[in-house]
Amino acid sequence: MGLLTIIRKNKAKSKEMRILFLGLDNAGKTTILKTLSGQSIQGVSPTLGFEIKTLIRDGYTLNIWDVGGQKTLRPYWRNYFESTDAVVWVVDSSDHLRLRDCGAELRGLLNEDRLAGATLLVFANKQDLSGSLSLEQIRDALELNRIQSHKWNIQSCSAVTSEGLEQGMKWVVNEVAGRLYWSGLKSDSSTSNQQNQHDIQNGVTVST
Ligand SMILES: Nc1nc2c(ncn2[C@@H]2O[C@H](COP(=O)(O)OP(=O)(O)OP(=O)(O)O)[C@@H](O)[C@H]2O)c(=O)[nH]1
Ligand SMILES: [Mg+2]
Repeated sequence: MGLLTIIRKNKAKSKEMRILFLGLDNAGKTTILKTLSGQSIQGVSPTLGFEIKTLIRDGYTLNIWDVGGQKTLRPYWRNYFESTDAVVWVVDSSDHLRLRDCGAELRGLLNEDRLAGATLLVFANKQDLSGSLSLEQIRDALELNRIQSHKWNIQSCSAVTSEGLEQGMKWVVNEVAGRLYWSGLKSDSSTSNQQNQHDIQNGVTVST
């Protein structure tokens, strides 16, 4: 039995996934996780370090690491990369000024060896704010169409209204489950990404 098979079998028993929430400070990572957990989003403050949240979705236990995004904290992100199954990159869609920084930080992450193979979901958050950039504008600014190294998807969302959050997480769980456990949920995004085409469906861009 190969090593990969043994790892997959052990993971299949626990049905756990390790998911890293990253993005610039103020993007809304903690607020998204609070909304997904059904907690109040009043008085959320910047994350100085990290917090771990556990969510159960579709029979899988999601161990989620919510890491602070302030500039001084970003060098420590690498401490959390090991064994990551998926990265959720959260973008403040109303933060026009820092979109370049946001793209540069994301590109840096995608070059990390220890994140090779991790699934990538981009949450285009704060869509409830007028003047927010659209999903397509974020996708183009972050040059997502050029990503060949990771299976990726972008989902527009709002942590305040909860719109788009569950859809995004469902895609992550399906992708990781399909890769680690051979048995993703039924989804039309479960096809191969070898052709690297992108379809826009219902506000979601899926690399197929
Ligand atoms: N209008 C609106 N505000 C949001 C949304 N998501 C987060 N916010 C607000 O944005 C601010 C920052 O949210 P956080 O969740 O602390 O951001 P973060 O990414 O965890 O920031 P760090 O912990 O510093 O990395 C807070 O004032 C939130 O209330 C959203 O979807 N819409
Ligand atoms: Mg936070």
